[in-house]
Amino acid sequence: MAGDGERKVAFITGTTGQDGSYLVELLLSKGYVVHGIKRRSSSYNHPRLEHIMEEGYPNNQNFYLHYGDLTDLHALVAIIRDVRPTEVYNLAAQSHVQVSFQMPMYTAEVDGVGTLNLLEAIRLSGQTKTCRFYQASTSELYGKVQAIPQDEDTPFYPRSPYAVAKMMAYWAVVNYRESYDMYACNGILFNHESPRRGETFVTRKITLAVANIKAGKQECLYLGNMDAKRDWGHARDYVECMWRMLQQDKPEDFVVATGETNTVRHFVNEAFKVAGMEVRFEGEGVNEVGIEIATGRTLVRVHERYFRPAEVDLLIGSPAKAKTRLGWDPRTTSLDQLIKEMVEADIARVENPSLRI
Ligand code: NDP
Ligand code: GDR
Repeated sequence: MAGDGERKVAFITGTTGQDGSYLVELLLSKGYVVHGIKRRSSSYNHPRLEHIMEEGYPNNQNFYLHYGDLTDLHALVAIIRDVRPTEVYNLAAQSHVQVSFQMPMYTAEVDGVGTLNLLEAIRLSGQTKTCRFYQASTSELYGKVQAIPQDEDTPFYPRSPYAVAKMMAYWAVVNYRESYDMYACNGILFNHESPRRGETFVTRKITLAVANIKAGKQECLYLGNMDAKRDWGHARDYVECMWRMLQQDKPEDFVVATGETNTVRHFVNEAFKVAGMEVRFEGEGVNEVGIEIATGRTLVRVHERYFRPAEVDLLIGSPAKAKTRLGWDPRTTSLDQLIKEMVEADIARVENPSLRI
């Protein structure tokens, strides 16, 4: 481990998720000792970290995985006391908005109270002055949007149990900053995607379906609201911004977005194009279908199962503050490049299921 004078020790929750895996890569490359948590599971649950743990991955002797859970305060206290992190990144969450309508209590327990557990673990172990804290806040806080584009001053209007729980976490972070003079920041992140995105989020669901349809392993892609508009960036760019937020003189909250918005339908269209298939859309609402122009096959259908009780129709963030204050570039990867990268990765995985990406 690094010596006490120049200690750069990070503790990441949500290590096994999309962002966790990119952040571990970034921090190891910057010379950090990195501690993460994984949850106990009856089956193998950290495929996104496997390449990092392989022999020969640069600096992976500085990477440690502990068992832990945001709902287990005692385990968090034990890890924080032992590890004495200089930076904590709270990425763990029940992160699926639609699932949160079916599991509101659990979502509140993990995403709301769980964040408080982690802040308390830092406080109870006497580390509020030595440890910087990053919270994975979300554009879902804007919900029924009150301004376009959304920035750090736009009022919140959460529209799901997920967003309500994340709202608690957001204010807990502000409260610990103000009450204990702690260096604690909210990154209000808009949607960010990658080939490591979970398969039930809309972008990855689309790119995986495109790859399966191309390989003849799936006939049709079923979706919900294709009119929803999202501001999609690349996860690799977004973890860079998380790190930058913790390197400032003063803790502040930042919107992390690209400033562009597109419909789900646009994403579908572009993803099929990458795989050499052109689709045209016909009909409206649950009767809308996407038809392959060359063959007349129906490749996309709408199913009410994928609609939410309350929807966030439009998100577009202003990255102005993050650009000027953090010198951050939201678009090292364009949306077209992101879609291409995701579709190509899924085509490769469909051909070779043991491939690690
Ligand atoms: P993922 O769903 O890919 O990863 C979530 C992580 O949280 C996984 O490692 C998961 O573990 C872990 N986790 C879930 N429940 C618990 C728990 N009770 N205790 C400990 N760990 C738990 O999310 P992303 O990487 O996409 O997102 C990271 C964070 O950023 C999340 O908090 C999300 O809400 C937030 N966010 C994400 C955005 C995005 O577009 N990706 C945008 C804005 C905010 P396991 O692998 O065991 O399930
Ligand atoms: P979101 O992401 O809810 O924005 O939350 P998701 O990809 O799930 O949905 C985006 C939009 O697509 C519409 N949609 C569908 N969504 C899914 N999952 N499946 C479908 O079949 C489908 N059809 C249409 C949705 O209605 C929605 O409007 C993500 C998560 O990463 C959160 O953790 C994070 O906080 C926010 O982004 C910012």
